[in-house]
Amino acid sequence: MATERTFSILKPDATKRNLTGAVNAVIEKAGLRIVGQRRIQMSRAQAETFYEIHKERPFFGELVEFMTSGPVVVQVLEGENAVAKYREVMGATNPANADAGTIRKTFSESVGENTDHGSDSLENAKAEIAQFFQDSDIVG
Ligand code: 3AN
Repeated sequence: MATERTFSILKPDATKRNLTGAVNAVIEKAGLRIVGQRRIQMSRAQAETFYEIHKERPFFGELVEFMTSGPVVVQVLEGENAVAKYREVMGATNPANADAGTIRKTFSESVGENTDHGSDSLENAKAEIAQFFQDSDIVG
């Protein structure tokens, strides 16, 4: 297995409920290292670009509204098999279907407000990291 980097967002429902530390504890306990981290207010343009793949989905407007409704924490996570590992740690998109012990099962209240984002492929991880981080802001 190779050391990889993946992109993570702790979403507004996490920042609003003061859960960023609790979520980070789960991430670190799973063996993923937080090598880049910044708290930002996402602009509408940034959210629309980020979720462009979902543009035609019925929940797109709601998703952009939510992601810009409060601060988020953007992160770069590093570790063995980091992309798949973080997807496992997050759990299913709908928290009702997520396994026990996952971030979404533990913290999320709905499929729309599901606490965190994690890249679904290495290729997307690279593109998503590049949207929010400069190389010099990632310290491994
Ligand atoms: P994941 O975040 O697990 O990769 P995606 O890529 O299918 O899931 O969806 C991206 C985001 O869109 C989700 N994290 C969630 O916030 C939102 N979303 C997905 N499905 C729904 C839905 N049925 N209703 C509302 N929001 C949704």
